[in-house]
Amino acid sequence: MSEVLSAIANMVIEGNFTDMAAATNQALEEGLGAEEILNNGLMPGMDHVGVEFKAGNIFVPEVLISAKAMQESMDILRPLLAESEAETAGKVLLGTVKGDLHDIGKNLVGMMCEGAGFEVIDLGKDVGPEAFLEAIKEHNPDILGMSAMLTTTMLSMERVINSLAEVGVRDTVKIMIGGAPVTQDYAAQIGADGYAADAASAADLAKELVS
Ligand code: B1M
Repeated sequence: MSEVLSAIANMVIEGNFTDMAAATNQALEEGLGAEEILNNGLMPGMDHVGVEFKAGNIFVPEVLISAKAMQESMDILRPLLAESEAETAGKVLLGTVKGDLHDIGKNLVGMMCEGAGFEVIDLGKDVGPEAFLEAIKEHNPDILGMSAMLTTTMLSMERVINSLAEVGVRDTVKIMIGGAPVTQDYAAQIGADGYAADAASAADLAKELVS
């Protein structure tokens, strides 16, 4: 790996967001492509963060800072990746369900999926079935990811799945769900394709679902 790519990977791991834009620009000036910087700098860095997070060696604040470092670089790379139509691991459509304003966990899931090479379309929070449906029709994602943090709002996940089935698009997309009150049993009960307990597992699950 080139020196600047390992520096970028380490900046993600260390959460060094202040030097990230300069390192990214340096990599581009050295002739590295945006896709190469993503695949061989940011992704190995985020991969490491995911492993450490799952192992309980680092916690949410560290992951958030790593995600911020990655975002500094992605802000520069995103338009270049779009221009070059670089191949992504797939497209993830993400949102916190209707009535629910908790978005910190959902944002982390988005960052980890982006770090794993997915294009992430984030619909934000308080997203109703109609908005999910519209976005599926517009973006044709590989995966729909729904997050809920309240025992009351998690019920809305089933409503979304039913409304996708009603209009015949349920089988066009894999569905993964998560959030503190959500469980594997609940995912099975409502017909989701998978459940992940944390953001790093969500990125792993997303890879599994598209493979
Ligand atoms: Co709220 N809140 N909150 N809150 N809040 C909880 C969730 C609660 C457990 C607190 C408590 O009572 N102990 C409780 C829910 C009880 C329940 O239903 N069982 C609660 C409540 C009751 C409420 C209000 C109703 C309070 C009130 O107004 N009376 C209200 C509801 C508002 C609404 O949504 N309509 C409310 C409001 C808020 C704030 C707005 C103040 C704020 C949210 C700010 C924001 O998100 N922008 C807030 C917060 C911060 C919390 C706590 C303290 C922290 C949540 C969080 O961000 N955790 C929370 C208590 C707690 O968890 N200790 C609490 C950190 C985050 C990284 O973890 O979201 O679990 P988490 O995400 C994880 C995993 O769950 C998973 O990966 C993430 C990263 O590892 N994951 C997925 C999440 N989504 C996933 C999707 C996937 C896969 C994995 O696939 C797609």
